[in-house]
Amino acid sequence: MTAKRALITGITGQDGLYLAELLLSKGYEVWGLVRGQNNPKLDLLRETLPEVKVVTGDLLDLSSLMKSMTLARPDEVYNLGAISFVAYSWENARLTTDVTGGGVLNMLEAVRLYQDIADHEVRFYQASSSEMFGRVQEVPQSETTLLWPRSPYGVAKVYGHYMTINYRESYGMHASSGILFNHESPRRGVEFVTRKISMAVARIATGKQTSVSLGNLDAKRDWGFAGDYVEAMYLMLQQDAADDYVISTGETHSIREFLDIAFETVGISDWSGHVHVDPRFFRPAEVDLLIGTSTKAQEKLGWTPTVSFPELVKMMVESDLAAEGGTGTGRIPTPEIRAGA
Ligand code: NDP
Ligand code: GDR
Repeated sequence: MTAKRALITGITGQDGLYLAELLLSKGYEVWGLVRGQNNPKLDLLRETLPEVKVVTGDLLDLSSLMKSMTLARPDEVYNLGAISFVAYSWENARLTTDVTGGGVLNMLEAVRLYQDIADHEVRFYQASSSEMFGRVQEVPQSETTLLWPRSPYGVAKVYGHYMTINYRESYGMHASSGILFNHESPRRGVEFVTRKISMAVARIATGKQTSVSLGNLDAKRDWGFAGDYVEAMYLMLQQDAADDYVISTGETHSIREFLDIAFETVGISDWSGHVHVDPRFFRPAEVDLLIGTSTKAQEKLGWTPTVSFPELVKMMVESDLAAEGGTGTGRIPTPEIRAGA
């Protein structure tokens, strides 16, 4: 039997790397769409996963997506590419709309046109987000909860989400949407709060800095481990019928709780002197209370999260501690995870 082929957009991001690793371990030929003429993250991808075949392109450029489809000839497309930093989306709302929203339409069109020309079914995964729930209408949030996004990023994701459903319903495409709640790892971008904290804690523990400035410490999130969540993406595309699934842990924790465990990991029990609240990091609007129920994914996909909240925080701090030359205790991240951090 010939190997299955997958094309991943956003392969240089946190999820792209984990997903590529997973698909390679299952014998897939993996192609990754990479943008820009000298993308610095390409070196990390080549170093970590040299087997991945790279094609240059941009979600804003439909012709580059058509070219990518023709070269990769994929059985499965995972559309993870996006401007994904919510805070940035207020600063550049138009660009976020075009990439995070319009990019989904471009990718769906490329898949649809390629399917017609090649006469070959392509399964499509869209990276939707719990940020679409925004002003929360019910707790916990499920696949049927009313969407009320509270950021330009959230609005763009709602557009991509409904466009994916529309392509499924209009053209019979195998197009699924994963409504994923926050998921983190040692590979998380440094602009996101969890990695900002884990890096700062590691640097404080090794004497390289004394404090970190954060925004709203009372914000809460349903945080899981990225390695678990890419498994759910893969499972969605293995189903006979395409559908939408919430992927979450069902627990919510505040930034303060994250700080408690992160500082505890390096033996600091009172972190108040190390954390400053800076209004610069507050957002024009916040989502209310994010807790997801992934009952449908558990029942239909057989998916469950395997990493608890305390394990996740410790994993991230210990990885950053190792990178800063300190020593960690407890769970040690795998060499692969460290390489990607
Ligand atoms: P990252 O921010 O780590 O990665 C985003 C990826 O998108 C990068 O590879 C980036 O490439 C790429 N990208 C940005 N702009 C373009 C463009 N114009 N054309 C092509 N590619 C582009 O995100 P994550 O890995 O954390 O998330 C993956 C997806 O899942 C995103 O769509 C995100 O919105 C969504 N999501 C994430 C969640 C999370 O908690 N992590 C939760 C729910 C949804 P480059 O290297 O060039 O910058
Ligand atoms: P989020 O993640 O917006 O949920 O989007 P982020 O880590 O940026 O923020 C989480 C919460 O932490 C609060 N916060 C801070 N956030 C940042 N980045 N920096 C700070 O200093 C800080 N202080 C407090 C924020 O106000 C917020 O409430 C992530 C992204 O991966 C999206 O792409 C994805 O769709 C959603 O998760 C689900």
